[in-house]
Amino acid sequence: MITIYHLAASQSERVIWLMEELELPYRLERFEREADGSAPPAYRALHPFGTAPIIRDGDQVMAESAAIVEYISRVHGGGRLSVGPDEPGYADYLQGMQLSDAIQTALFVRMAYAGGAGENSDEASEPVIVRACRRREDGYFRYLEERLSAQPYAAGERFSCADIMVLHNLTVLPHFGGRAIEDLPNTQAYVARVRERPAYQRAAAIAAGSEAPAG
Ligand SMILES: N[C@@H](CCC(=O)N[C@@H](CS)C(=O)NCC(=O)O)C(=O)O
Repeated sequence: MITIYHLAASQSERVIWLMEELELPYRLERFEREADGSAPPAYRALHPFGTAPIIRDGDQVMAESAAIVEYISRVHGGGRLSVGPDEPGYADYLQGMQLSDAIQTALFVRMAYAGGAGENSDEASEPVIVRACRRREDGYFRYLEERLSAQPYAAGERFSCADIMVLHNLTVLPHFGGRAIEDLPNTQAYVARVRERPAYQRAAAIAAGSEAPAG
C-alpha cells in the first residue's frame, strides 16, 4: 500500500486528491512545518529532495509531485488519469504536467527580488530577471486561459493528472504573491468546475485533518 508523507498545507494534497480520484487505499503520515515554514528534519530525512510530497511504494521512495502522480496513475491506476501519446490532448497533458514548476520558478525569483513579498513594483526599475519572470508568468496564464476557452480541462475533454498538477497554482499561490486569476474568466470557471469534484473535496478535508482516509 502506498504511504503518503503529508506535509501540512502543501502540495502533498495533490497525492491525496489523486488517491481519492482513483479510489485507491493509502496510508497517511502527517508532518507539521517548522516555524519558518520549512519541512521538519524528519521529513527531509525521507528523501534527498526533502520537499513535499514524498511517497513510499514498497521499497520505492519518491519525491516531485509530477513524477509521483504520473507514477501512481500508471502503476496503480491503470493509466486512467494519464493521457498517452496515442490520445488527443497528449501535448497539452505534458505541458500541463510541467506548468506547475514553471509557474513556481517564476514566482520564487520574483519573491526573492521583492524581499519575499512577491508584490508588483515599478516595472521600469525592475531587474531584467524579474521582468522576464513576470513575462513568463503572463505567458503561462495566457496559455491556460486560451486552452480553457476551447476545452474543459487542462489536457482536453477529460479530467487528468494535469488538472491535479495545475490547480494548486491557481488557488494557493495567489495568497503568496502569485498571479491572481480575476481577469481570466475561463480559468476561473475551470477552478470552480474542478473544485466541485467530490474527490477534491474529500481530499481537502483529509489533508486538513478534518476527515480520515477511507483506508
Ligand atoms: N516541484 C516540487 C515542489 C515541492 C515543494 O516546493 N514543496 C514545498 C511544500 S508546498 C515544500 O516541501 N516546502 C518545505 C521545504 O522546502 O522545506 C513538487 O512538485 O513536488
